[in-house]
Amino acid sequence: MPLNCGIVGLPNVGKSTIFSALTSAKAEAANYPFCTIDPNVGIVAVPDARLTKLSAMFKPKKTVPAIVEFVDIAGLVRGASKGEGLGNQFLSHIREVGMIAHVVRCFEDADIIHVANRVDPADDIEVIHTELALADLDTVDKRVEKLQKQLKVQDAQIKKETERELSALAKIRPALQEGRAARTVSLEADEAEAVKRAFLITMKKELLVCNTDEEGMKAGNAHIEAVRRAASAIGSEAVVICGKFEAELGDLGSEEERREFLAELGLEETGLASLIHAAYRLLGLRTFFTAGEDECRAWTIKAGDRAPQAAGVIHTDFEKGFIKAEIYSYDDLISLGSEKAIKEAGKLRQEGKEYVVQDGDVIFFKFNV
Ligand SMILES: Nc1nc2c(ncn2[C@@H]2O[C@H](COP(=O)(O)OP(=O)(O)OP(=O)(O)O)[C@@H](O)[C@H]2O)c(=O)[nH]1
Ligand SMILES: [Mg+2]
Repeated sequence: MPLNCGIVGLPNVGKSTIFSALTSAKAEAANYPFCTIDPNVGIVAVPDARLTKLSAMFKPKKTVPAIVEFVDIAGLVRGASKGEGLGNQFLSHIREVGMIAHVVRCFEDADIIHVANRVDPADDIEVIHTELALADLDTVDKRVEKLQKQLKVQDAQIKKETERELSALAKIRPALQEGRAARTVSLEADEAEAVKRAFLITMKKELLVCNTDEEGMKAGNAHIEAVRRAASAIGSEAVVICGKFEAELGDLGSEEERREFLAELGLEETGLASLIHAAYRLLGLRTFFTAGEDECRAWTIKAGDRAPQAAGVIHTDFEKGFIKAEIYSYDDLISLGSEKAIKEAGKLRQEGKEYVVQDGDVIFFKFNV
């Protein structure tokens, strides 16, 4: 399962513009609130200079980056959870995603309509947070009702699970009523596990994305600062992107031209790259590689995953039949120059089931089928 990320925010803040820039898919972007009705799903390669280097070294037939899926979701307005605007249509689209990228308008432009007629990031963020919390409150109430009915008919084991979930929901409900996210509520480990079944939106991690202009990219502005404060208040981070600029960048032909264009703004990576990298940080994701003459490939795991779980990302049979992993680090490969030199230097390690895979490991799995 790749990381997938839902793009939410008020109408007309530039979600589809950023989505198109990210995916180069043609999501409709128009100066028209609610132009996105069906969710658009786009697959984006995770930019990773290490994979490029591995590929240059192994000259494989195929190079396959890790991917992130982005889902462009229609704008939410105040009252969405009560059916305003496109109402609850957004719910089904957002429930499925692993993470939320919340786009906030941080550019001034009198030609682009703001739903509240003024650019005020703190207030905009609050509107979205309230709507998401209210949508979850609705889910919680429906879920509690259903679970209570089930309690009467279930066997002991399922009953225990149901009780755990109910106890989690009881703790979460008051927070949602105050407009706070479910993730801010402290739960026992077994409650946290049980409540996953409720698919609450505000349980997901949320990255704030400032959509600003070129001036804001260079020098920052008060809007961006406001978003940063809001991000730190929810224990997250804010990424600064210029949607319009990124879209133009995507239209540029060569890598060279793109780099020059970025350098003019004093940037090393595109907004796309910084967004994806921030998402990896927020979710505690790590990358390992498989490298050979057939294929060089980047894979995504969670921090703390052990070798068999990493093998399972490639194929479930690899996890079931896991024997051991032969591992060296990307950094060693670069400093020593070849796999042969790695072996000679004794840097190729044999690791077993307990090994915690590190970011940048290059792995060859041995398994039974
Ligand atoms: N000036 C300026 N305009 C922008 C920027 N980003 C987007 N826009 C414009 O804002 C308008 C709305 O952009 P969209 O990307 O369609 O907005 P959206 O958030 O997807 O809107 P909905 O799908 O209706 O919720 C378009 O006319 C864009 O060209 C920006 O960084 N600066
Ligand atoms: Mg849109």
